[in-house]
Amino acid sequence: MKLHGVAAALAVAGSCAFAGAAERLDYPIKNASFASARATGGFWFDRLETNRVSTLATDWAKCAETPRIANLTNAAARALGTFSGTPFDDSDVYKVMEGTAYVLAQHPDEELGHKLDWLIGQVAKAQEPDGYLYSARTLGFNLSAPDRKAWSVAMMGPVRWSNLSNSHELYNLGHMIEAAVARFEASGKTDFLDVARRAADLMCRTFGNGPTQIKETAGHQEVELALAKLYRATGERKYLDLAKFFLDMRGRKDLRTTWGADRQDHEPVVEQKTAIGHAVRAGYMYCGMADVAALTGDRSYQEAIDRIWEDVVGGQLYLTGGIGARQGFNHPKYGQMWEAFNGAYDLPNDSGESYLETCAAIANMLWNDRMFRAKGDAKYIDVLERTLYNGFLSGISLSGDEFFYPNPLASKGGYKRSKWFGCSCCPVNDVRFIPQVPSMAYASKKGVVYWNLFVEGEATISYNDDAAGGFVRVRQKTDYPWSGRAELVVLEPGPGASQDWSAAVALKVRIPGWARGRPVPSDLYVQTSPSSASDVSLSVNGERVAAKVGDDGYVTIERKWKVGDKVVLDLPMPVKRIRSNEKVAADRGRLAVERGPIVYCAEGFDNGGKAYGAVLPADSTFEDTTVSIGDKTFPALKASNGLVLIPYFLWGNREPGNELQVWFAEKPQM
Ligand code: FUB
Ligand code: ZN
Repeated sequence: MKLHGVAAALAVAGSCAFAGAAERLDYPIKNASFASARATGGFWFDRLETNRVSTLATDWAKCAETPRIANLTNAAARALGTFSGTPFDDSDVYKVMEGTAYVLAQHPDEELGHKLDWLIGQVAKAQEPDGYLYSARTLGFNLSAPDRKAWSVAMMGPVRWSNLSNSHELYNLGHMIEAAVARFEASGKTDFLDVARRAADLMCRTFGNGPTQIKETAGHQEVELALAKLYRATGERKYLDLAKFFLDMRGRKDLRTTWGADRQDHEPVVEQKTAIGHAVRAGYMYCGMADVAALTGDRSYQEAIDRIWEDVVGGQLYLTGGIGARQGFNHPKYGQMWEAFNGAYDLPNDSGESYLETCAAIANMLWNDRMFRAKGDAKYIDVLERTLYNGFLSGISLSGDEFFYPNPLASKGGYKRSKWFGCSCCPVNDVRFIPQVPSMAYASKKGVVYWNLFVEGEATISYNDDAAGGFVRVRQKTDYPWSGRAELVVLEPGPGASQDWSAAVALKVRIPGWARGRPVPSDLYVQTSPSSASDVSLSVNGERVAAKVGDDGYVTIERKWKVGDKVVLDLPMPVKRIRSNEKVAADRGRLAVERGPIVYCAEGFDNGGKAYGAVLPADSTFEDTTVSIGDKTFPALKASNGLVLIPYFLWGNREPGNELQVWFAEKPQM
């Protein structure tokens, strides 16, 4: 196999792809590369720096201490009997490795680079000669030892690939493959990719329709989207075929004993109509389906996820963008569910009653990013952005070293972020997601550039087929999410272009749903006094452009662009009250408060210890104020009844465990 796409090309394209990639099917739209897109100031620069300096260091330290990394180094040394923890702990290390690869691409660091090189070497040695990689089994994890908790034991069966409904063998490999592809894309190095290929080759030999192959699927989806990435990185079609095989095995009662709706295994995936079961599994599966649809052109996959997406935004999406309402419950038709969706309009808010795992928020964003790349509609970015600034960011403390697993919208007190968890999937997911944010700010297809997120920084965007060249470098300045003004300047053409460069490119400027009276792309939440796109202003080089929003949610500016051209977007950001659909019992008779993309909340700290049950009459007015958290100052609101509101994602940073409220009763509750 011939690999191409090396470091020089990465600087602009950022994604290594196999020879001939241009002719293959894929998403029609691609994001800017993570290697070229940087946050250079403002909100996201701070968050990326906190991620790099604090979250990444915390995750590495915790993976060493717990001892997740030692499981892999012990497996490398074949030190039998030394496994400690839960078999899926390897996946946490892989997620940190993926995050490290992104961070290194944006911020070279020799010491961190050596650490990653060393750990890749250990993982390579931990891999068994035929490609198998699951440190618990290699170390002879004793399933019958009395100190093994039942749930931990269940994460693997007595022999390879058994008890697959719970085993995380395929899930771990999925995260390993994602890390390996990130390493390859970030550096052009194939060391980790070789490990991923050996593991994937073993999976290809083991699973499939052949007479001696296992006709099963993964208990925890993730490997499907990872195999799609591996296909893109290597050009090996068999990896894509295996991703599709795993998806097509789901719900096939005629071929296997299925595991039910908690595992999205109750029906063939193309027949599923609603989001059901474990929310992280579901979200990763929808990503895998989107990838397979894009890479094969199979419309039945896209049609299925279109239906499921409508179901989620129509009734299963929290105002914060969170998904997966309940921790554990008995579904009347499908039985026991965990960390799961519970059907339309069941959206409890209280801590203890609601769930909203941070990983589910991440899966929701990854899915919406793919839906956007498939269709080019801004409504998917609206959902992504809502999740990003609210239900996802709440999962990480401002200091970057404490984490929420569930992200409730109300608390009577006592709910706090933690330094780490026994099952620590969320902190390590944060660390790999945040460095990808600048690359999601822009996307492109031939002749079109999408300006999706308002992130201060720079990026190189391809507006042509990569093979044909055609790149442009842009700089963005903005105070978003605190103000709705953003400027985009054309800095220079990509490498090789002449000084008098100009190019006819359509720039699509996203006008967020919250600025057009449509906070979500459904009737689940409405603004009590809707904003209007007619208040949005847009100019190019000081000349006003008609901000006519197309059906796709963008204003399209078509012109011949030149170096120095400046586009200025101004989105008015008044405070808005939000009402939920009457069918949501938990929010009935209540209103929430938003400004721009930010959901506000009250917490006890600013309100004499009381926030749960706080009342905010419908005719409340709001004054601007600020709150200080550590050495930082943030915008806040003071309502006419004296209630102080802060951005939801900031709650719990000053007084952990105080009261919280997002949906406010309009009148005191009896
Ligand atoms: O099973 C691995 C991870 O642990 C899941 O994605 C999370 O929901 C948590 O259960
Ligand atoms: Zn998690």
